[in-house]
Amino acid sequence: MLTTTEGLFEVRPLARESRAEFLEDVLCGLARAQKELPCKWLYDARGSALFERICQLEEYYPTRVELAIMEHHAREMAALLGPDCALVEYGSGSSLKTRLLLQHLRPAAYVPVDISGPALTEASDRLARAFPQLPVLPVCGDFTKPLLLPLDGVAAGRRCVYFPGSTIGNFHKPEMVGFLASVARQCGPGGGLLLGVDLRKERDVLERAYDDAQGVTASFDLNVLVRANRELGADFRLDSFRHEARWDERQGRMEMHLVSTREQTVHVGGEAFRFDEGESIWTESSYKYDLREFAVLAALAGWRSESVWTDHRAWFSVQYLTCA
Ligand code: SAH
Ligand code: AVI
Repeated sequence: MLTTTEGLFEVRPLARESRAEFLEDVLCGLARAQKELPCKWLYDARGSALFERICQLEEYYPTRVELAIMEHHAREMAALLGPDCALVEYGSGSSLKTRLLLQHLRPAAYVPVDISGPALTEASDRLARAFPQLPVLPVCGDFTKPLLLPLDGVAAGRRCVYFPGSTIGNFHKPEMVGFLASVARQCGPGGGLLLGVDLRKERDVLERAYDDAQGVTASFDLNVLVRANRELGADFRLDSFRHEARWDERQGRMEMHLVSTREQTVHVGGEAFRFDEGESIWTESSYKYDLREFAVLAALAGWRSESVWTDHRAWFSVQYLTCA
């Protein structure tokens, strides 16, 4: 952990490796029959700021509903996690929901993990100021890869993972089971997992949530092209792509696509990629679960469902699981 004059933390940026990986993902993703980009590249400083604006939108129910569940049940959740745990949060973003937990929980350390360096630094600074007794140990990294967590010298009880926001829904199902299994190995027997999981609901509620009237989600989606132009010297014309949100009933997932509005060729890293009019780049999937299906998948990964809290419409769930 480094101390700077401007803030409490300086999170080492992923910089060079990250640019090479971004380039590789863009080159491979655009070469596919269905062009696609991993959704993690949506989050740079601007992407994180746009995501925070999405969270304030009337149409985007997940944040509002999850926060309400946390407000009602944070005390009970904290009791289940137990004092002195080492609390690791994946995709911590603004750490806003974490504050509700920390009002009732005194962990031995809090490790927020996020790929978006600026958002992570700002949130860690704010949290450390609000909870001065709490060791805050931020890690800027990709949670889909093996990460070294700074917990070696920390005298903690068991390890618990907090993964709110239904970011778990951004994994395809086999990858989700693989990810949960790796979290189980990291926590070990007796470890705890507090997870936000979005649930299936009517199509029009979902489509509005992922295609808001103000176009904030569209800007968030298009940000990956802004980023490719700036960081990789690509020549995407932003006015030649439009955001589209699609619900796939059979798969139970919302998809974000950037649709080419005309026939065009885009250049990146010395390669040319042709787009037909109407052809899309698939930029994100957001799976919506039914509670039984989710419990079965979590069990495959070694997690036993202990408690599930939902709102009165059963739109969203927060779940506490233990490592079997
Ligand atoms: N937990 C917050 C933010 C959710 S948005 C909430 O509930 O509101 C998803 C967060 O995960 C973003 O902050 C994004 O930067 C981060 N993220 C997305 N993919 C990631 C990855 N592969 N590794 C680490 N962080 C990632
Ligand atoms: C972070 N993740 C769970 C959000 C979601 O709902 O899938 C990201 C997002 N995409 C569009 N709006 C918000």
